Amino acid sequence: MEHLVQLSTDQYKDVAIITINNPPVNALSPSVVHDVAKAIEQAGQDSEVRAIVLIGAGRTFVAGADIKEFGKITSGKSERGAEFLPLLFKIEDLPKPVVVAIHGNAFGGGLELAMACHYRVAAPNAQLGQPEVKLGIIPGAGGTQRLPRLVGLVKAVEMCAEGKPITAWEAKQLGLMDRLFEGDLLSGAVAFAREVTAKPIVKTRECDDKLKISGQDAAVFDSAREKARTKQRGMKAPLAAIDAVEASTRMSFEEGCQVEQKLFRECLFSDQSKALIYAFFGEREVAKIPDIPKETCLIPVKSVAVVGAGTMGGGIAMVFANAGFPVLLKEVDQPALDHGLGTIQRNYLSSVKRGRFTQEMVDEYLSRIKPTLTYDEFGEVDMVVEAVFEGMALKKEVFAQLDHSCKRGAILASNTSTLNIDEIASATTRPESVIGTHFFSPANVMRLLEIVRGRASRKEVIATCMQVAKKVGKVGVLVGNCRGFVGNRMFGPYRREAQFLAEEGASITAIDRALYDFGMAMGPMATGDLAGLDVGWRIRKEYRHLEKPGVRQPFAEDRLCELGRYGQKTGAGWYQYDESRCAVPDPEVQDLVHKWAREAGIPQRNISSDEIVERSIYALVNEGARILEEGIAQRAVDIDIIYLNGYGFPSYRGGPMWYADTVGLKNVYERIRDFHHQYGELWKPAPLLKRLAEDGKTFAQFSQDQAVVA
Ligand code: T1G
Repeated sequence: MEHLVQLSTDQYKDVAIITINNPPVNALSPSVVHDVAKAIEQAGQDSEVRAIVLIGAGRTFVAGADIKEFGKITSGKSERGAEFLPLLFKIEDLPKPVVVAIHGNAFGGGLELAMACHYRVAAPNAQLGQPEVKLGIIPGAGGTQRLPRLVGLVKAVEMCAEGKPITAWEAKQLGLMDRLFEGDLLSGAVAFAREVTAKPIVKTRECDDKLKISGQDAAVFDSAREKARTKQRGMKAPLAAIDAVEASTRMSFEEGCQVEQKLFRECLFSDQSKALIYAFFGEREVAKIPDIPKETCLIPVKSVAVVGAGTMGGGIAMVFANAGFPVLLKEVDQPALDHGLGTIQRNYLSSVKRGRFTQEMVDEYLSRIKPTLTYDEFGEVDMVVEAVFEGMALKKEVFAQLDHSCKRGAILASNTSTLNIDEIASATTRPESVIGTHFFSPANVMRLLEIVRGRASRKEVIATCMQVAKKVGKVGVLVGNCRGFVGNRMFGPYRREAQFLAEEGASITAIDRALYDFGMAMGPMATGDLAGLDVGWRIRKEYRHLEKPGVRQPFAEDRLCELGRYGQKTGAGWYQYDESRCAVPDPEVQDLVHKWAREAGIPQRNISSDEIVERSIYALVNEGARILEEGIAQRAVDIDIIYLNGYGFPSYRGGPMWYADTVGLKNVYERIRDFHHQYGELWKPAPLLKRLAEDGKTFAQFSQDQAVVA
């Protein structure tokens, strides 16, 4: 095995080069830290060496501490990691200049390491950041104390509390970077190191002049806190990061580090950080599909076509165009095509206004979208995404046409959100090329892509879609074929329970408030209004014959639809909407629901917010358990990643299955059993949940056991 850290010298022997080599991202495991310390000591003692260059091998400098170590620390299996902070003091105290050379990322501990060095140089593509808050923690090795000394309080608070990286150019402007090298970074850094050997050493921790901004400190921190409370609602780490940076203005560097350390450990041991770290690895795990090897051949996808220029089709065309794909966009007639293109243009315009894209970028994206009314050019594209109205007959008609027009080997994907992908595939002579790609609305914004595996979908087709998802900036999650797949199948019981609660006497605003306070991006009633209540109404009408007699069904939403209240699009649903689509509680709806409930003989009572949350979230969990047992989701983490990226589930709770694991499956099961006794058939506990609860296990353990069996 290669050494994790290599020490060498340049050709004149006066500059030592320390190379960190811990692929793939040079994470600072305890062994790396230990070896860097050893190399620093050796280079420090070498009388020929006048300066030191610290650099990373491979694709990046250092992506931070090794995140895998955190679980070992919190479970008491390891106390390592304590060597990092002293190493930074050691580097800073060295009488020879240490120049860090950054390419790729200097994140977290990587940036902290860089800030302890005396000089920083970088390749222009480098990015620097303290992204710890995204893992529910804060910088833990002096980052909150050194960063404000280099970039000032305002920027330091922003970087530590929001976790967004900055470019090397921005770093240069802020004073965090000394020089940028367009050419070979190492030779540039060595030459630079030689240049600075005669200069006096400056220690970052002793630079205090940027720490004071004449009596305005409080305002900086207050407004950062306010922003964190709204933009990172419910998360503790951003507030802790702000407290830690604030400490830098009140005390010595060493005392500041102690405050940071205390806050860091509080965050590290919190449930929030465990959930966010789980989500970090989960997002990478979902890309791994047990029966599809990494080496699976990919189908080259250079161009795509989208059928249907409605809300979804237009959004999907934008997703591909933004990622550099030429897109053929097909509609049935000119007015529909013009309408679709008009919406796309308006969406781009608003992105320019909000500063997300420049006009030049938008012009380029638009030029990639080629409108058409025929299938004539479909023979040339590598992948088609069908996004026509959600009806089986129409979808089959489109797929028969695609079968006729597209070349063999092209991927034929359907953006269906509920329909049977095998039945759609049966309209073609090549079901092996057919797959579901379920985008979420608005498609150009939401990160989730459910990739639906049909009975015949080829492995190459699946692997290619997973890769295409990554290319267009989506998190692709592979799911099995069933009504609603994973996300919508679980969302059904969740929203049904919200209606039951309303019919039993909970106010509409109380239901939404309870789930919003739990951390959901929106309450279930407001979500229904946004998506359109008529969608579910139509589906329920179509499937009414499948409902078991005697099983309670909600009715309030159907009655609202009968009154023409479809949600935001008609200006009224559970709420009323003004011009700006702002939800206003509607007492009339509240009265109607009470009246209907009384007529149906449903006793009215006060319902606590705890009950609202339990009944809604456990409805997700119970259905999730069924999905897991049926193999519709590959692992519990796949369900969680779907809920975090497509349904506004709070990231700091890790997703519904992780959340249930943290509550304890025994507790969840007992509550669901109570609900079953109280509310009947629909609450029948999922057999898997019962089994795991009785065995004292978690969903995560179940998924691990399954992986071992496979
Ligand atoms: N530790 C361990 N593994 C890591 C890692 C890390 N810091 N970063 C990435 N990996 C793994 C990842 O799981 C994947 O593994 C592989 O590397 C490639 O990653 C003391 C407290 C750097 C922008 O939060 O943001 O420092 O799936 O697929 O798209 O104060 O990884 O291949 O087995 O994401 O090119 C702070 C987290 C840590 C940075 C690269 N640092 N990483 O993106 O590849 S806390 C972070 C990233 C800390 C100090 C503290 C990204 C990336 P596998 P990838 P990528």
